[in-house]
Amino acid sequence: MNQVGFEPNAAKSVALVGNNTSTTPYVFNILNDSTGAVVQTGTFSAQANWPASGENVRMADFSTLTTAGRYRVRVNGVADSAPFSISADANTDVAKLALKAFYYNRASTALTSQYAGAWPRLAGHADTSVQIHPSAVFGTNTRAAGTRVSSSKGWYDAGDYNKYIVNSGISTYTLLSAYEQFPGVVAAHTVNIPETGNGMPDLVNEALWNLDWMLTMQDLDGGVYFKLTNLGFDGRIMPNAANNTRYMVGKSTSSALNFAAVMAQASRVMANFDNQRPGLSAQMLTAARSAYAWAKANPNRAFTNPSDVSTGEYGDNTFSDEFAWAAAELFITTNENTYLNDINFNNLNASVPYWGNSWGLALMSLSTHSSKLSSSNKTIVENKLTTLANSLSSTWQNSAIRVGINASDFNWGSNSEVLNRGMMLLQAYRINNNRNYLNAAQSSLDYVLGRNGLNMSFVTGLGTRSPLKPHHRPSDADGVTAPVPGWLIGGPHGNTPDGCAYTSTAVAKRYVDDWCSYSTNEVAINWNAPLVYMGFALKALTPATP
Ligand SMILES: [Ca+2]
Ligand SMILES: [Ca+2]
Repeated sequence: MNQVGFEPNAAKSVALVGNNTSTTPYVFNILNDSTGAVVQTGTFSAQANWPASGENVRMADFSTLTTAGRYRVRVNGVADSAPFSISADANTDVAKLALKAFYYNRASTALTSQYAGAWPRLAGHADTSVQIHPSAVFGTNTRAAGTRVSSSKGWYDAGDYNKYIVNSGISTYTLLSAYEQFPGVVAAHTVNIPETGNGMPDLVNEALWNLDWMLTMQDLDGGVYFKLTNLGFDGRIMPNAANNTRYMVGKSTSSALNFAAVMAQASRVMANFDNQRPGLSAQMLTAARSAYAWAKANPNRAFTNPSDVSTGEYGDNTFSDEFAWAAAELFITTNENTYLNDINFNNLNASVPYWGNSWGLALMSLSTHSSKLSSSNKTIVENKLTTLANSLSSTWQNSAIRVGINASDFNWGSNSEVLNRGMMLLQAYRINNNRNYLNAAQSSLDYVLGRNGLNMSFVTGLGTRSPLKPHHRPSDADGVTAPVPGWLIGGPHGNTPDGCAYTSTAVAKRYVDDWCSYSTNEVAINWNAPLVYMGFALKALTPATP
């Protein structure tokens, strides 16, 4: 059961897990959580096998219950479900908590209790004197090894304290896309950060914390450093205690193109806020253009860790997707044919995005701004997104527990795969209002909030049962019992090289709530970003009437 709640007119369902072949209908009652009064009764479906958990599952739908309130589900013979709400705030409450998590991962600033509540901490990583690593010296008109540059702000990537262009780029893009697509809903919600009330939506304020950092990652020749990291990972310490030397490492085609795409998108967003940040929109577009030009001149430069660096590699040898994405964003922002002509519309690959695959991001932006396209290109984009959504909703419909991934899709960060699939389903829903796409997307949120093989919410601080010991250095080292809230953990999967004790071999249950489990219990900005997106998007897209 989704342990948080639903918009009044959302599709609502509950799963009953357990092996029992009885053909007697399984009855469910929905109770008012405080009075215990039964408000709705119904029956579960016949059971079906869910290969990912090896269990049988029955499903029940109670979408017709639309009255705001707090409820739980009762089935004779099993414990009541976690309580949940039907509320117009259900999804935006999730989005706000997940957005606030980015604030908690800000580098270069102290978090005060005024904003950080129970999780204040000292500032870490001023990053005002970062050394150019020899691996980042490439090309002419480039900084020399050992040069010091200032590169403050940005978000810590995950459970560690390093900063990576491609992963923070897709995270920033996903956040800004929520604003581009649903500006009214996003602007209506604040999250109590130092910038709140400055005339910009808090989502944009939070994105700017990373965009300001990203701008400092550009070399003099337009190329973009791949990452700003230590040579190795830190121990289990707070940010202010992590004082290892910081380096600009590497310069790749992927970091240049990711930077170009995100800066082009951010430039058009910030054009709305030139009063608050004068000149920033123009500066971002200039930076995007030069990064793109650098990538065209250096089209096949992959990044691999130099021998003395062991922080995250984010390896990617395929750049056709990043080229399409950057060209799309630059075209949308500038209307210039030079960028439009670089997009081969027929070759756009309709796929679910992650940091190494940005095809879906190109399609998403082109669809959002389809008024700028010829009718034939618009048709191509919309057909590709619809074809993808048909495949994704078919996977969802064929799943015994109505989750949008199969057993073979439980890879590292499986929770983010579920949510990114939901995000792509919503791109198609925005095109043709096929309710199946919306319901499948709702199920992706239901999954990470509790309707899953572990009967737990995968977001810290949300729901009745949620992760308590995420692989997140501040949560581990801060001396506060409750973990920093709003973080989506990676989720269960089969390949767990961390050596922790796992009790299940079923992929949907292979998870342990322990620091040890960096493979299932780490957090990451690129996993949280689609959670923010889904919360705001489902608020905006769920119909106001049944
Ligand atoms: Ca790629
Ligand atoms: Ca703690």
